Amino acid sequence: MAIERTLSIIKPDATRRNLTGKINAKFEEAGLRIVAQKRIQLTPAQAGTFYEVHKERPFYGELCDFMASEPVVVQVLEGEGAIAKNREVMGATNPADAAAGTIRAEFAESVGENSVHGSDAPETAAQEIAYFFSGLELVG
Ligand code: YYY
Ligand code: MG
Repeated sequence: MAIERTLSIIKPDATRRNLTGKINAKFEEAGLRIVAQKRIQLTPAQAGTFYEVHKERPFYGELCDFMASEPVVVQVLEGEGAIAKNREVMGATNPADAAAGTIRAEFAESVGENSVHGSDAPETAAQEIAYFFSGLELVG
């Protein structure tokens, strides 16, 4: 398994509850390195572009409003098989289905407010990293 990079977002429900450090500890304990990180406030339009793949889904409007409701922490995680490893540490989309010990099992409030985003494949990881970070900001 190669060294990969993936895009992670700590979502507004988690930043609001001051959980950034606890979530970062989960990534680091799993061997993922945080090679870039910044706290930003998205506009609904910026959230909409990021989640464009879901634009026909019934939850799209609510998702965009939620992502723009308070600051988020966007970050790039690096490590062996980082894309799949991050998805494992995150747990299932619906926290009710998330395995014990995962971020969503421990911290997520609902399927909509589920604390973290993680890229799902190499192509989306590359696109999503480029959406938020320039090459100069990635310090491996
Ligand atoms: O990649 P992941 O975040 O686990 O789930 P996606 O299926 O890509 O959905 C993106 C995002 O949309 C999810 O994290 C919450 C929201 N969402 C929702 O509000 N209701 C659903 N039934 C499915 C997803
Ligand atoms: Mg997804």
